Parts: sequence; structure tokens; C-alpha cells
Amino acid sequence: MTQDRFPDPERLAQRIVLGERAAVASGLNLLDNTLPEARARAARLLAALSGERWLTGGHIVGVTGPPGVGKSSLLAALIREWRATGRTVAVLAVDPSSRPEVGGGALLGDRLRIKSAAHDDGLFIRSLASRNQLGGVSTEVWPMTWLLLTCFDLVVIETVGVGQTEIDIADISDTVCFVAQPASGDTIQYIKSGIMEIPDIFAVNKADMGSSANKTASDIGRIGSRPDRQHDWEYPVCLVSATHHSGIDQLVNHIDRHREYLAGSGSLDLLRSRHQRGWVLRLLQDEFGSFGIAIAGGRSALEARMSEHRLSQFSEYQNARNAIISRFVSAD
Ligand SMILES: Nc1nc2c(ncn2[C@@H]2O[C@H](COP(=O)(O)OP(=O)(O)OP(=O)(O)O)[C@@H](O)[C@H]2O)c(=O)[nH]1
Ligand SMILES: [Mg+2]
Repeated sequence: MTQDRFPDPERLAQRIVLGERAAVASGLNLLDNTLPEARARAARLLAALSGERWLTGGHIVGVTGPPGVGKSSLLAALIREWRATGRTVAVLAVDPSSRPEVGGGALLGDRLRIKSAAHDDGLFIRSLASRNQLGGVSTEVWPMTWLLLTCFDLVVIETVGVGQTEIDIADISDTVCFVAQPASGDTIQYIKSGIMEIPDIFAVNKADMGSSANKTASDIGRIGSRPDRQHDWEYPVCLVSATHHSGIDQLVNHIDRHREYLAGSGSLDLLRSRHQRGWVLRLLQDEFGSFGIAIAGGRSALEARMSEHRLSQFSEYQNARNAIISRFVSAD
């Protein structure tokens, strides 16, 4: 049983790269499994999948915002637009069902009436249980994103976030789109107080609700650019209505434009490799603490190694982990 319990990673990788739906699902399951045997195979799977595409291919888009603002509805509208132009899309939706319903939100699948998506090979949606209270990005999301990046044009992560949890989404996405709601003063407060990093794009949804949407958009626009993430990107604020399907094409354009901006300024691969390094260090820190990081050679040595081996961050992570564990074991 143990032999067949997990798929052969190298064969699985070949099927994933071809976008085979069952293989993608099985790869994600493997990455989500914490048994030691599964972890070893997951590391092999990621090593087999790694390549240039991780540096400059595809587009990782984070969609975040407070509960009930219409993130799933908006994403459903974006997906229709993307699919209409033949682009393939994978979504990791952090499932809000484990927290109290605040805005009457529903899973993306419901919003899309997803039965038809099962017949669309260019669309893949996986809901993940929210594993930390604030709905931020949990650790499995990182390798899952990179797996999906090998076979879809767009990889979108939907998370619920207010304030500090956006830091997570900004640490994994090329482009962060924050969805706000008309008359939501707290968004503006968060930005002003510096709790929230400025996203790359703001979408004020429910524009069909009238003038309050315009006011919210201009309030957000007035905050002005703060060069937190990229230096000369002026964040756009767009008015959209997911239910009326208005403003969606502009939002699609802004998302594309941001990717072009990153690629054109040479910052896309730098951003990605910085994100990868950040995740490796965070995982090691979570698992072994600062002491573990010191055992593995220290933060700057690890960073230097990872910068040198930009296509094999997962292997570097695994190596550092093994080095730490073997030191713990031999210290016994
Ligand atoms: N009037 C109006 N209502 C909208 C619009 N978009 C979404 N809604 C409604 O807002 C509610 C929440 O929509 P969701 O798409 O589930 O919001 P969400 O942000 O994904 O919610 P969570 O994932 O629970 O945080 C639903 O009742 C939607 O019908 C819009 O453009 N206009
Ligand atoms: Mg939702």
C-alpha cells in the first residue's frame, strides 16, 4: 500500500506540465500532505517542475479585501473575461466558510455556477480551508501557486484580508488587487495608518450602488502613491460592478498592464525570487526558529545560496531543513 499511496513525482510532473486536470489535482494533494513520505515526494515533484517559467512566466494575481465586498463575484467576472480570450486560469480560493459569515459571501464555485467549469479544461479552482484565523495565506499556498504556474497563464489567489493579512498576499503575488466596497472608510484608514501596504490595483466594487462608490474611489485615489512596492507604478483605482459586469475589461487591462510594467522594468524575476527566498526563510523560521536558521548557516548565507540557485528554491529549502534536522539528531 505505501508504495502506491503517492504518485511517482517525475511522471506526475510531466502530466502536470501538460495541464492534465487529474494530475494537477493529485499534485496539489501531494503538496498538502504533511506525512514524511509525502513531503519527500513533494520535494521531488517541485524539483521536476522547476524551470524558467517560475522566473518570468505566467502571472500570479492576489485578490484580497474585506469579507463580503464581492471578491468571488468579481473573480467570476474576471474569469469569464480571461476565458473568453482563451487564457487559462487557476484559482486558489481560501475558503471563508470556517469563519463567521459577515458579508454573506459564497464560494467562488457558487458564484460561477461552477458545474460548467468542470467541463472547461482551461479553468481550475481549488478551495482551501482557511488555516489561520485572519484568512491570510497559509504555508501550503506557496508551493501550490508555483505548481499551478507551470501550467496556467494566470494563477489567482483569493483571500479575505483586512489590514495586516495583505502582507501575506503581497509576499506571493506579482500583482495585488484590493477589492473595496463603497463607503468603506476602514480601507482608507488602514492605508493612511500604514497598516496596509498599498496594493498595486484598487477595485471599488458594487459601483452599481451609485455615488458612494465614486466617493470611495476618489478618497482612495487621493491618498496618493507611496513607493512601498514598486517605485514608479501609479496604482489605479477602478470602479467595477461584478453583478452588472461593468468595468471588468478595464480591470483586466490594469492587471495586464501591471504585469507588463514588472516585466518591462526587469523586476518580475527579481520580485519572484525575493518572494521565494522570503518563503523559505519563513518556513524554516516557523519550523525551527532562529536557532534552526543559525544552524543552517544563518539568514544571509541562506539568502546568498538561494540567489545563486534561483531555479531550485524548493531543493534549497529541503537541503537546509535536512541539515538542521541532522544536526538536531546528531546532537542527541
Ligand atoms: N450590488 C452589488 N452586489 C454585489 C456585487 N458583487 C457582489 N455583490 C454581492 O455581495 C455579496 C458578497 O459577494 P461575494 O462575491 O461572495 O463576496 P466575497 O468578498 O467573495 O465574500 P467572502 O469570500 O465571504 O469574503 C453577495 O451578496 C453578492 O451578490 C456588485 O457588483 N454589486
Ligand atoms: Mg469569496
